[in-house]
Amino acid sequence: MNTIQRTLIILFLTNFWASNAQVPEGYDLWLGYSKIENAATLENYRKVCSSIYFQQSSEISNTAKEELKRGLDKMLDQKTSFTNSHEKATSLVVATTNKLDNALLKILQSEIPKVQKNGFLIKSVNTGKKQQCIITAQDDAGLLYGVFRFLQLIQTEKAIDEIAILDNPRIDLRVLNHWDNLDRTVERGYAGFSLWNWQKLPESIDQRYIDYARANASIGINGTVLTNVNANALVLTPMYLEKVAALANVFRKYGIKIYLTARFSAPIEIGGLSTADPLDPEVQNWWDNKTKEIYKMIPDFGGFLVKANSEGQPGPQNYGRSHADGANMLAKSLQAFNGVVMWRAFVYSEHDPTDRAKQAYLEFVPFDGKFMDNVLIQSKNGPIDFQPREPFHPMFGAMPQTPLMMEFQITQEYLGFSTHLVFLPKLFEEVLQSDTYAKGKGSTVAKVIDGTLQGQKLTGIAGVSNIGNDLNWTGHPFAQANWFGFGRLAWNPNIASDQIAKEWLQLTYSSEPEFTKALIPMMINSREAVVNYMNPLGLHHIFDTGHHYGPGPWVSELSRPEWNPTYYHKADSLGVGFNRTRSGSNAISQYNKEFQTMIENLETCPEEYLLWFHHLPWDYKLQNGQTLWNGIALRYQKGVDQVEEMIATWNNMKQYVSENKYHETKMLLNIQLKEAKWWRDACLLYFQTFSKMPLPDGVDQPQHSLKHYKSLKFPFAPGIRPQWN
Ligand code: BDP
Repeated sequence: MNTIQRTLIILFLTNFWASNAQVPEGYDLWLGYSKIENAATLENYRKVCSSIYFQQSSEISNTAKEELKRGLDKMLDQKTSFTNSHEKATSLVVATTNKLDNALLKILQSEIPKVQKNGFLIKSVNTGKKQQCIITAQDDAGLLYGVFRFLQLIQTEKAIDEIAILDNPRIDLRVLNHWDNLDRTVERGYAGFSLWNWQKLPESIDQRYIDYARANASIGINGTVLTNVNANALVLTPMYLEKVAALANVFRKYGIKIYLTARFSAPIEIGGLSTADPLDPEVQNWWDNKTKEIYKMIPDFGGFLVKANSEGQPGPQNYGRSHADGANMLAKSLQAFNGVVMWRAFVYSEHDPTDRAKQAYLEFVPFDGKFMDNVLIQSKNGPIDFQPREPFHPMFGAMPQTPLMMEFQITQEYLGFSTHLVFLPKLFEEVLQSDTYAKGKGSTVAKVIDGTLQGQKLTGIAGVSNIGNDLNWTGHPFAQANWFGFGRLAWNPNIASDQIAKEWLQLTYSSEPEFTKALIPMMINSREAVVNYMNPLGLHHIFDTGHHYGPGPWVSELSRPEWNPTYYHKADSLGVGFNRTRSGSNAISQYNKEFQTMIENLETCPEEYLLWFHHLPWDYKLQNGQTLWNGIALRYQKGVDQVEEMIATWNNMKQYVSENKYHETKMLLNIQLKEAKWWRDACLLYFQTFSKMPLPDGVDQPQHSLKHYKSLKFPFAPGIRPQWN
């Protein structure tokens, strides 16, 4: 079957079930709304929802009402009806605070002032006449989020008789970044093709757009960047803007704004100008007009995401200008419309011999305070590139006058594609809770990005989407948890990852305590497992080149030095690791003193960052007395063992999930095990050529020779653009 035939079949299937009531398993994500089985609980919920007053005032509140009805109909197995009078003694009232009657306002007077933008209050109150449950918010989006939370409480069978939940999002812009190309391929996408069917838009609205928006709204996501950061200027032409506007019309009802990636050279490519110099008035004028044109078609357009002067993308430096010049030019165009610029800090240059881990900081920190108010600087979580483990990016502790936006990668480019079960909220939590010491102890990354540390007004977080047109959206059924978890952390970056795992498992699979008790630890440990079998002890970027599928620590001949894994591990006969201390690249100097001191001192440097910051001899003694070589080998083995444990856990879960779901995950876990062994064997054989030491007891002998592993080629690995090959 060729690619075109395959595409046609996928597209056919996608449309086929959209017109059928019965959706494929996994399609409904965490919104399955299965019927409440416990009779007493069901009875109680039916009572609370027996008479609902829903005050509607906008498209978004219409959506909230529809969602409430849809969820309750299914879970309570009855037709939900609404009363149209507020006065009547209703059991459930859903209304924005300005529409609540005086009696309720009085009862809720201490809570209502605490409800903020997009936040909500769900509270059971006694009005004197009867017990009522109230869902209220300052704005309609808050109402929608409150409704979704209410439905989640019911789905997870929480007691709601005395409920009192006041929840405000901590971050304003909670955004997915799609790396989707106009030809529907997805850069680093492992779940099929792009959802956006550009050829059929604007006339044809796929049910998937609506279901995508529902899923996002249900976890509080309020923005989406439709296109790849390696941008194509064509999306800014009228033909495409019309299609974008059609999507915006769908998403608006769910409180979701659209953003586009702006190719910096667009004024030349589609505007006919001879330059894209940000200080040239003609260029500014071109962007001003383009922005006006966009807002005319999409009045609530969110703004631009820009990758500039990075990996070959054009940018202000092409004209001798700075990132601030480039970002501010676009910010000026967007200002009048309340649009924002999300300017990426993922930059490094092949012409700069400085340690790549230092380059973004050096390019951006001098411009702290020089960006306009509607610019956010979007930085990846670590200083290199979405590795299984990285220390936090030092910029988070060094730009007090700039809104810093976090960029996490939900798609598993470096974490096993969509065949490995890796629960990313554990990784995200580690980063968010890292201490930057920017204002002394407790200055966590979470506080930097939610604005509480430095008093930022504009706050944002982005997740590179793992969504495609696979029937279950994300390829691996458990990868849905990463989308869900990103949304939950975008709402509140301090939610514990095990809490997120529990919520997701209960909503998606089952609330059986035996099931969640076994699977929460499995999900939580899956993150450390992947670190162990891919990049233990601070090793990083030793992936095979281009597609990043599988190990390639031997790759050393690429033209750009910092694209070679050997640049990162620096293995030689003396030892392994990147010396980023004062005697090396001194990247540690970019961190605040406390972190620096902890890292520099080998006795206090956490072992998970050891080889990220230090080059150490193969016989260096780890804290447990093992040599470094043995420690590396045993960790690779441990990663494999952890996958075996995941399989053993899953084997016991058969009774809790459907036959199909059980088998799907089981097959994927077997691929994960095979690939974990591949990583272990290939990396250990390679590093052994330097250490010249035998594998310690407890480490399995490699299945093949190093030559074999080096010979493996994957020209059709998914998620890759030809130019990366
Ligand atoms: C790298 C990816 C590449 C992206 C780039 C980015 O391999 O496909 O374009 O990041 O974030 O990790 O711009």
